[in-house]
Amino acid sequence: MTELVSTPTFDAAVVRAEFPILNQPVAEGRKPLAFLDSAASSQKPAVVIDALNDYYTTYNANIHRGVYELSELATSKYEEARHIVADFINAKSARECIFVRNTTEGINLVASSWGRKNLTAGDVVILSVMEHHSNLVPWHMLQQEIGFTIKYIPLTSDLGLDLDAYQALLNEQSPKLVAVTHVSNTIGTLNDIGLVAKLAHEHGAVIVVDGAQSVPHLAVDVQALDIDFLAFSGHKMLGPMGSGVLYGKTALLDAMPPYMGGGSMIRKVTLAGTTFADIPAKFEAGTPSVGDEIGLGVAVEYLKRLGMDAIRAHELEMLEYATERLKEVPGIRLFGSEDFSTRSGVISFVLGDIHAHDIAAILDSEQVAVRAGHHCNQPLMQHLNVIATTRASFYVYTTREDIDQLVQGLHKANRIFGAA
Ligand code: C6P
Repeated sequence: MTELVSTPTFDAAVVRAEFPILNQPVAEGRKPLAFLDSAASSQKPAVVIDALNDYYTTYNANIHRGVYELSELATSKYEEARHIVADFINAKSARECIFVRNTTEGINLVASSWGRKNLTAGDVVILSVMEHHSNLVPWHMLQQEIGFTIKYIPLTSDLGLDLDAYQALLNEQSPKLVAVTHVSNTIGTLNDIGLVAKLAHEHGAVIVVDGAQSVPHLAVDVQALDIDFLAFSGHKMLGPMGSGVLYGKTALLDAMPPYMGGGSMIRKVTLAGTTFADIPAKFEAGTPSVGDEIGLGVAVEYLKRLGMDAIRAHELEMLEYATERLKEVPGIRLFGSEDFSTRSGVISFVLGDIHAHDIAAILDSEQVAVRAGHHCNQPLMQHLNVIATTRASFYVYTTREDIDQLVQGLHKANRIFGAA
């Protein structure tokens, strides 16, 4: 097991105090909320809620259109948020960051635009068995349309990507595209995405990275990792619902056709046809979620203040503690590697033959919020040979007390189902 170094400056209890939803009065007879479902969507700190409130109460206006003060202020704050996000992932230029609603939209944009332009029936695309449906279904839909072949990187017994099999696929198939998740939302595997990208490039393939579960939790540097496309969701990283980013290298984005047509993405429209704006506007048709993207910028500044390395260390500490405590629960089976250097703050488990939804309902009765089901990972469930798992996921506000409450709830589930 990897030795973990916790950061003395990181105090989750202090961080937690900055999240209004986690500080509501606790009704008599109830416990404080143990929110262990941040992989689905994170809670929001007061600074982000205040930024949304400030936008709607003081400078709400459409952007890139008005010549009046409110619109100019909204435009400059929106573009400032783009710079903040670009700096956060170390993009070469803010133009490489397209604002989208979420990871799903980012990946669909790449599939629809880059995919339709570049893939033909004889081509091969490589995905992996641990992909979220958001990084499977857009490619399946395009495959139905174009007829290319999809190959899947299998998993090792430790639930990592089988890199030998990946290397063999690259050698044998000469794929045009590799699309892989950085971190699994269900088993928490942290993939060596720098290596995956390097190998893809050595074989002339473009790499798309699903960053939904990595960008919120660890420092991601698109230049150091040499990623071609990276999609992530603002709502999983303390930002508002409806905010998100697709990063793409300038040369790739410049060569791609627009994804949607409409206002804001044009250079000139005549009755004879349309020419398109440069990036990023080319991919931002219509009125964007102005306040939400501004809120995302504020969330990123907040994460930077906490420090991404400190956040990662804290989550690994929670993972280590949770792993130890969960092992005390009779009948539990945990999924995921015990080499925590290859893990993120996500832990999935099954408990005897109790259905995951029953476990989640019992945990809810103890004010513990977890996710239960297939987690939009049906192929991974098939690989694990389970119908569903229960999943606890950690973030900046997770404390040991949350995990203790989870463990107590699981003992209760065992008692109710007569398992222990
Ligand atoms: N996973 C979970 O509970 P959206 O919905 O577009 O913001 O994110 C989609 C997505 C893509 N990739 C990964 C790895 C993800 O984890 C998610 C969202 C949530 O695990 C909801 S299913």
